[in-house]
Amino acid sequence: MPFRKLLLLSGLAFSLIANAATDTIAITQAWARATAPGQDVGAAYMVLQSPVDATLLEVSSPAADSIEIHKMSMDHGIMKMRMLESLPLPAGKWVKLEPGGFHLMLFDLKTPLKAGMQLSLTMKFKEKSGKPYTRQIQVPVRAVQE
Ligand SMILES: [Cu+2]
Repeated sequence: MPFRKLLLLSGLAFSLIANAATDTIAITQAWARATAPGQDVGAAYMVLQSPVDATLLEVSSPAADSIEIHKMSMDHGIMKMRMLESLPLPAGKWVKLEPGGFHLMLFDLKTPLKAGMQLSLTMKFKEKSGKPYTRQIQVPVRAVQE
């Protein structure tokens, strides 16, 4: 695992979103997986933290027809994936979207995700006592072999 590279990239992702204004949710280590030829489904990952109880309501992108919040888990030795209506962000807790766990699944990609590209995501959040708001982020695309 190229951990040093991951740190560098996460620093980049963070600096790209650090100037966002109205809210306090931290979005770090965001990245999307480069797709294989012919593959029209993609995945994106990141680490989220909110100082107050909040919820990730939905995510959209001009690059995909729809994006779902998924959870992958092992159930009696079988890898299962299910869709979540929303993703709770308990106050102060780092919520990781990572391979094998929570992730964003992008359906019907309009173009392949290629390493080095930036994927634009619109994230809609709601804090416990507040109105929903959106945050625009740019996510680097990386090729990862597993
Ligand atoms: Cu999925």
